[in-house]
Amino acid sequence: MATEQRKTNCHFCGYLCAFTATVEDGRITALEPDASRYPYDPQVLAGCRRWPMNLEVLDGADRVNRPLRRVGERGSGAWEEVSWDEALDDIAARLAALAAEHGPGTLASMIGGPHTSFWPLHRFMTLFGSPNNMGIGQICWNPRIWMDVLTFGWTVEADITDETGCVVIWGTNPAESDNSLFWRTLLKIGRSDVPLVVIDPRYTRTAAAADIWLAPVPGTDCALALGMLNVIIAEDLIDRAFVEEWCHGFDELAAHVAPWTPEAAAAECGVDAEDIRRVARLFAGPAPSALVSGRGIDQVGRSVAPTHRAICCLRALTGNVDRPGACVLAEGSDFVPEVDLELTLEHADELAARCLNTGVTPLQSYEGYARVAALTERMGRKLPARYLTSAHPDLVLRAMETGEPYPVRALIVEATNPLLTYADTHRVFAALSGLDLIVVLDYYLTPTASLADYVLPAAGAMERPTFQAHGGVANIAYGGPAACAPYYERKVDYEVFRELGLRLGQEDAWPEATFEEAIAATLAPCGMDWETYCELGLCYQPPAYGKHLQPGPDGRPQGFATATGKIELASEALGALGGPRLPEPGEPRRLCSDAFIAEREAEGWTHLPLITGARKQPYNASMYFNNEAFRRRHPFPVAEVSEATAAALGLSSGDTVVLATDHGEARFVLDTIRMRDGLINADYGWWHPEWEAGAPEFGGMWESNVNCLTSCTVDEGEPMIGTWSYNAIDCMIRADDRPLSWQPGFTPDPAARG
Ligand SMILES: Nc1nc2c(c(=O)[nH]1)N[C@H]1C(S)=C(S)[C@@H](COP(=O)(O)OP(=O)(O)OC[C@H]3O[C@@H](n4cnc5c(=O)[nH]c(N)nc54)[C@H](O)[C@@H]3O)O[C@H]1N2
Ligand SMILES: Nc1nc2c(c(=O)[nH]1)N[C@H]1C(S)=C(S)[C@@H](COP(=O)(O)OP(=O)(O)OC[C@H]3O[C@@H](n4cnc5c(=O)[nH]c(N)nc54)[C@H](O)[C@@H]3O)O[C@H]1N2
Ligand code: SF4
Ligand SMILES: [Mo]
Repeated sequence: MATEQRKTNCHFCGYLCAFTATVEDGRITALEPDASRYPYDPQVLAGCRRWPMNLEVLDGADRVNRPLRRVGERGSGAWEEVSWDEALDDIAARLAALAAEHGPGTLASMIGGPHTSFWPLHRFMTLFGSPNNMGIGQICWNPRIWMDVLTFGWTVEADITDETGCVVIWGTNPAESDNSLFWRTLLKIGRSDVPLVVIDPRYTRTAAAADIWLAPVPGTDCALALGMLNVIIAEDLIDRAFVEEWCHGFDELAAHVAPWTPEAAAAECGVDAEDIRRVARLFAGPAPSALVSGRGIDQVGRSVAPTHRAICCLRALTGNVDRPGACVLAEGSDFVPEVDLELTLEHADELAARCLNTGVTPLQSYEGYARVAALTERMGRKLPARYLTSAHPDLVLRAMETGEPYPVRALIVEATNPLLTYADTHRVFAALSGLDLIVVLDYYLTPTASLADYVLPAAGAMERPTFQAHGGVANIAYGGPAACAPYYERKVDYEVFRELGLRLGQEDAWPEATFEEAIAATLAPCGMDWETYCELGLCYQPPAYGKHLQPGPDGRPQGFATATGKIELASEALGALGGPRLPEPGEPRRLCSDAFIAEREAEGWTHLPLITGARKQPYNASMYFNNEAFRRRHPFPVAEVSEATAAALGLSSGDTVVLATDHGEARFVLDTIRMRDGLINADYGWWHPEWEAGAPEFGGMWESNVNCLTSCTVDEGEPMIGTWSYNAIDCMIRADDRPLSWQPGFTPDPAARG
């Protein structure tokens, strides 16, 4: 028996911790944390409940191991195993036929969180000629990227160091979502003299570590930020020298925020005016202040762009830009940036002509990308393109539903479970059910995979090399080699798209036969070879501070990569695209119509604001519900309210409740926690992997799936990007006496369920 020690990485979250695998005859038999490689931290590993799952997941009985072809009706759960050649030949032939009939835009794709490298799919889409890649572009991370780039000319990262004098954590809960190095840093800050401020309607574990907890009404963070700006200007707490030299539009901004007194802001956001003053003064204090924001303010529809813009202005007015202890502007990558791997720009005109976003979401479009990228490229930095131009799901779903402006008839789904994680499950289900061809690349037969024509078995981390590069907006990449070849007939995603591409005339575009070779080629410009990457697990250059002061080509300070060369408090680029130059909060998204509210109130329901999907360990979106130990300890999907809200509803912790909007219903177990009154937070992602993924149960996903309540309609989204709302929405709630399937001993009775 051949036994080897191989370097590899866990990919159950974005950290990609390094491990040494014992491999016997091609099978991993043991894993040891690898202290020699980035980002090793013994405490993180000791606290992580996921990594021990790796062996179980590698050979789990529920994994898809060979390509499956649908033999029965769509969703019926009847499959036959086929060879890769049979599957890819047929998929390629059908894609070619559909493109010949409807044009290449007829193929759409869906991705999810950063579970794998998505650029191979995007390269395939580019060469196929389709701009219709959907994913997290409008709702996760990208709104912040857009607004940072518009304001500062590139993205910023918080820089928490010994010099930091104040830390603000805004709409993010790293205690559950990160649970790693960053969370440990915050715990240290919480124990130190440095004030830690947490802005979150829920009293999270992060809030518990803080000195000050502000609990705004969901979706009103822009008003809160404008109130802080008002205080900073009114009390002359600005960094005057920095603002005069490096900021554009100060007078305009000052006039704009003048009406936003702390009292006026307090009336909107429900935070005490005195607290707004206190936090503004802390943030504007003499020492550097760091600020980290997250999903809580990314997924608030119309207010998303102005909230981020107002936060950018807070950083700028207080001089907390590209300064140690505050934040640092990232550098472009020395390795090949994602946009070049995708080949998007080479085909931008053709893609733009078919892009459904054109004229609808001016920033999140090829036109918006071109305008902003022209500014950043002057400083040699290339923005990722596919995320920042990703097609709006509402528009693609409409093209599936109506054939307008052209029919979208085929879909590739990679590393996402959209029936649980995209907005409006009923709509997604109906739209997918009517397609001609669905190809799903996943580890498991998920509810989404159950609708496919082909389910293709993806190789997971440890069976494939990993390369995490944050879309190339920073000069960091990390990961490592596969420990073993893929088990059974699983394939590395890269190879799937390459082989499909080769069948469709893309020979010239896929010179590297394996993902390993492709990563080596990506790293080549840094002078790092594959062996060194595997050895170190990291390719990184720390960014310099104060880069605006570095000399440009004319010897003068190069400034910022914006139209004015300064930090744009008033955004010229947004203005040029027809957007607001200054941050102005938008109305929250209403998911319950007046008629619906009236009808349900008459039946004893109550109308309340809703937020969804707050992260909780050990699950991740719709993943890890197949882990029995996790399920025993965390058996119920939960809807949280404060004690006072529960009392007002006449409910108690442990009661079953049903939530409803115009779009559908979902049922949860009520839990009372410390949080803002008059508000519900509901879990997301819940389904039963142990049930049939297909008809009639669809893994039980109709029962407690919060996305049965949500909607992504573009008209009600943020007008420049198209961001829809998972937070700052509304629903009807009441007690429910039907048994929940999450109770032990429950057996599904299809007849009794809808
Ligand atoms: N209501 C509501 N909806 C939300 C959110 C919310 O907060 N509230 N959050 C949104 C956000 S921020 C995000 S990022 C999305 C996340 O949405 P998704 O990414 O769709 O969520 P996951 O459940 O993590 O889906 C991952 C799927 O990919 C598969 N997978 C994992 N690794 C790999 C791999 O390496 N290769 C392949 N081919 N498959 C793999 C898993 O088996 C699983 O089926 O959800 C969004 N939706
Ligand atoms: N365990 C686990 N970890 C994950 C994931 C997972 O599914 N599970 N998903 C990963 C992904 S895809 C992402 S994008 C990240 C997200 O990571 P985070 O950005 O940290 O997201 P959450 O943990 O949901 O924290 C968001 C917080 O915002 C609050 N919030 C909601 N609405 C508002 C609002 O209007 N204003 C303010 N100020 N706060 C609000 C919520 O109460 C919640 O505590 O997590 C990643 N990590
Ligand atoms: S789940 Fe994340 S933190 Fe845990 S070992 Fe894997 S990569 Fe590291
Ligand atoms: Mo996300």
